[in-house]
Amino acid sequence: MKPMELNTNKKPVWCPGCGNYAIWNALKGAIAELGLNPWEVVTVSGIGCSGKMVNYIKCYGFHSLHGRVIPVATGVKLANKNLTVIANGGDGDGYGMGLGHFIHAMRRNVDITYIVHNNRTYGLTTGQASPTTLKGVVTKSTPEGVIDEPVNPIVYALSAGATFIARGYSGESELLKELIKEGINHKGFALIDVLQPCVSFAKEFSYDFYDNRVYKLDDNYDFTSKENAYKIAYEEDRFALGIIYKDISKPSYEEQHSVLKDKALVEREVRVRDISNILSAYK
Ligand SMILES: Cc1ncc(C[n+]2csc(CCOP(=O)(O)OP(=O)(O)O)c2C)c(N)n1
Ligand code: SF4
Repeated sequence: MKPMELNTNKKPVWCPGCGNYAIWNALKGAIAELGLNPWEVVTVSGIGCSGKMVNYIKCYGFHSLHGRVIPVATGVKLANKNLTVIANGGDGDGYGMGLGHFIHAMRRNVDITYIVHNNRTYGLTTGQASPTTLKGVVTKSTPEGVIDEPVNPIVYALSAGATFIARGYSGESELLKELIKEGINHKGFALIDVLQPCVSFAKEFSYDFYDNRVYKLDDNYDFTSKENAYKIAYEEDRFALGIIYKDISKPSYEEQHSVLKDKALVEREVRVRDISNILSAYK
């Protein structure tokens, strides 16, 4: 299958130059190169410009609620662990409203790939500050500049026990495709935080801003070391791209769960039980 065959009949309505196009291309490329069948892949999204992704990929898709990408993606995976589940969300969606879900998904290590379109703004609602907007930045919702400390997703992921953490960039689509492939192949929760310029409403975080600050982790980088990963996560004014941390020793949630480990839930026999006795007690 060629990546183009994963296009739907919907044309993306993202602004020209939006970093979401590169994520779209990288994701289609990853699915195609891994030889996955579209009917075995489910993309799940929340609300936001990032959320539109499910409409443009010809796989199963679920456009869920703002901040609720992970619970829905988890539900899909637990119902049918044979599916490849790819969640897409914005930084507002995942690191704001959905932050609790994000942390708990990493504790559990459910086998889903989570791509965060991190544009450091609320894109769809035209440029309010998000949890990753850096301090001091003037936005529509922070006319005097952001005074909150930004969320550091890599640090949060490390401390929550994530087993795969990568950072990609819309200006490096080939690398991003490889990271998505690695994330899908990882047996457990895979976070891919993507530096995604919003060219309309987050002009501070432009391609120029990132081009001057990103660098690729080299082949000698040891991503099994948490110490290395924390050092990278705390770097200021430069952003490492690549796999920052990976641990293949931990089993996934499904592998440990007594009901799920043998068979997918959808493959199990449905037992019909008469609960009229119980219900009658509440009459
Ligand atoms: C519960 C709820 N609160 C607020 C909104 C309004 N809303 C829709 S999109 C959005 C911002 C999305 O920002 P982000 O998740 O960063 O995604 P982006 O649009 O930047 O890709 C907001 C606040 C909503 N749809 N639902
Ligand atoms: S508003 Fe920003 S994130 Fe949304 S489509 Fe336009 S450039 Fe992309």
